Amino acid sequence: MNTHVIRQHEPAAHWWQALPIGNGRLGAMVHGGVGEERLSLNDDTLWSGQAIADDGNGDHLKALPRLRAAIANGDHAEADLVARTMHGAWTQAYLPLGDLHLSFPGIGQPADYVRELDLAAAVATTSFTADGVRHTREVFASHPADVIVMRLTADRPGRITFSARLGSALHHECGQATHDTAFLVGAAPCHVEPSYVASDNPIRYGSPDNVIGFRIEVKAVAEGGSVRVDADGLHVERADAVTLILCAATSYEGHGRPLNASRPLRVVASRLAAAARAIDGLRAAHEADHRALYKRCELDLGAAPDQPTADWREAGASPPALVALLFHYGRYLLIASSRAGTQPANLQGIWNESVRPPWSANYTLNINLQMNYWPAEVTGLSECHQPLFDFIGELAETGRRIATVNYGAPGWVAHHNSDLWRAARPMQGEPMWANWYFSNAWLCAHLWEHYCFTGDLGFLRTRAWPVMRGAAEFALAWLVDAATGGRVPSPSSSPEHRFHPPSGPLAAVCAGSTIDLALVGELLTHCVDGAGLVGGNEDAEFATRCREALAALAPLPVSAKTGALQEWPEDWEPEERRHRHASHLYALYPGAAITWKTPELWDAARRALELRGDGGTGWALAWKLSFWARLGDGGRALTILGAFLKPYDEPGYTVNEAGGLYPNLFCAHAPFQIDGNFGLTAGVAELLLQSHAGEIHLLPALPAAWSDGSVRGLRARGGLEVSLTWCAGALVNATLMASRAGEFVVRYGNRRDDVRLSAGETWSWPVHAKAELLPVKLYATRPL
Ligand code: FUC
Repeated sequence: MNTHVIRQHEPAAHWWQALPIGNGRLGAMVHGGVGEERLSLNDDTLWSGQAIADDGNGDHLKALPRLRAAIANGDHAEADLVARTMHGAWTQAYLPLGDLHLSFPGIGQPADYVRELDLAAAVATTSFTADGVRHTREVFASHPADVIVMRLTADRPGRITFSARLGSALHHECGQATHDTAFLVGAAPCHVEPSYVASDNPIRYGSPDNVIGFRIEVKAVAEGGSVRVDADGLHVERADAVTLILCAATSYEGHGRPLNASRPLRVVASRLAAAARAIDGLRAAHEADHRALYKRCELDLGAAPDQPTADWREAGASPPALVALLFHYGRYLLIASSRAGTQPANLQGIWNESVRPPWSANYTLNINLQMNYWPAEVTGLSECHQPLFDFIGELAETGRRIATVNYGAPGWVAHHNSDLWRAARPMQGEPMWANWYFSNAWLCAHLWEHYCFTGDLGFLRTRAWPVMRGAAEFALAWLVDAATGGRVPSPSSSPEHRFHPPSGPLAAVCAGSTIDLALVGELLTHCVDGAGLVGGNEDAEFATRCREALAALAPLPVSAKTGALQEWPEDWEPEERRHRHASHLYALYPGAAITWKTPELWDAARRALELRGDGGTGWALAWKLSFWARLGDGGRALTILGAFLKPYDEPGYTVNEAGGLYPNLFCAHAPFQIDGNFGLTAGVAELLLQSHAGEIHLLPALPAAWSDGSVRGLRARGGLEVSLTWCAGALVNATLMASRAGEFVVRYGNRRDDVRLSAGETWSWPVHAKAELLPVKLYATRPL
């Protein structure tokens, strides 16, 4: 099995069988049809709704003292009632752009059909033989040219005849742009209700002036034969080969800027013209651009020899090969859905065919958006992390207004959902998801991690620090004295989960949920460290405030009854013991406050994870994979992986507990949610390399079943590039290359090596092994 190729032997009958391509902004799902081909198209800026400033809601400020008082009095029923009065409008939805339909009249029955996605080249290819002619159709989404290209060839001249038509599920019109180019223009709805809200009128259109407009153009460049355009689209007859170039754009120009109705035509026309001029070099430029990122990291788990006819379902006998394929796929998907200057990857990356997608395909901030970026730094895709940083900076702007108006608090706040418009308000619905106030802290961890991996002080000073400080100012203002001792954030909740209070109904809102304590503690710690790096007297004073608050913070609570880390400050019975969110384990992963250096919490975290069980789907499983990796238990991680890898055989757009993988290897939550794909890549990396506890830990949780293998190009905090080879479960070679100077403690098993490297220097084990036991040092977070 080739672990860089997804291969199928029949066309996609459904969207979730099609193969995804993307350039960060434009995406397509390639169905691989023979007589009828379909490319489902997306543009990452096409959302419902309007760019109306969210001025916040002053009534929430009036309710806040009542909410805090109810919590302090232990009146959870009252607290939830008050919390329900502190909600705002839903987020808007990420929308499908349209479809490119190709019809090949009279084409015969195909033989030797194969369609595949080459992850290394980022090209989807369909090929088959019909009427004695071998047809090949290659599709790619070029980042440098910002277009989607389809190249149709045949092994006999004059045998390519088809019509191409654009369509869209949104309001639209089609027409002829030039002698060889067709267009479609459309407008987004002004409002789309979330899929889980019952509504007679869920998709609403308004004045086209206030909503996002879009344009798609497709141009045919034929070699031999003829091309004409009419109201039905493009018509190509008897060509030897054809290149279709497709571009799309919307009127969205960026956060806080007015929509620009003239933008789609201008952008599309200029990019199509430029691509047509460079037509011969499009493929090479695309591949070079993609490979520069993709080739940085590669995993080999001792896969079976290449079997060109096998698709991934036949990999049952060789799960390690499937794990390697999925590891590579997660990296591929991040490159395809998140490039500098684009929107961050949403719940479906950039791929969505539904006008009312599950959970609005929005940015869900209580695990999902963050998980999308877990593989970014550790697998060498730091640049692909950039859209998240832009998003956080913009969210902090809207969030500052909400903090001031809704809560009278300094800094900025965000809740559990957001969208293109950077909504920071609490949504409608249940307090268990809406009344959660610390996505700001979780998002800020990504800024700090980027600094730890890259050592980019300029980034820390100018982009990260103001946003981190704003989130910390909000956190400091949110702390109250807890009944159980110490200072805790209030109001607080544990995302999407409720508890049984000693009396009364199930409740969600409390003071000092464990995740909030962990997030606030982590953010304040990073601010103390960050202030020392960015300098400034005022920052030093702020760091003192953070330090004092940290010293007063309540400890993470451990149950006297079970020995497990509690989810809430008191040992309340959870609503669901096996709930999919394991938020109370944040400090184990992606946080790092719980490690083997904190043995009591370490044991308590393990106990809590045992109580949660090994079940779940999609992102919940991927999270458990990383938890077990952090606990050093590769065997348990493999059990989790087993559940993740099963085919999802009864796909449908309903939530169930089936989980698994769609035929195109998209992760089934279900339905499709891309976070699981990204979380898997991150979790596999975490089994092989960890760098969070002041050490570079090689093979910290290698599953016994992966006895032989190698990984090249993982990244560690402190700026190391790490490659490892192991045989019979034991490390045989490690190479660490320093991108910047630093002192490192390298650990493998129970041996440690103290390593001092200058920028660009490489250290190899066992060649330079010094079998000494040395005290633990911090990884280098600043240049020597
Ligand atoms: C949270 C999760 C759901 C789903 C949704 C997008 O609400 O609890 O399982 O992932 O986000």
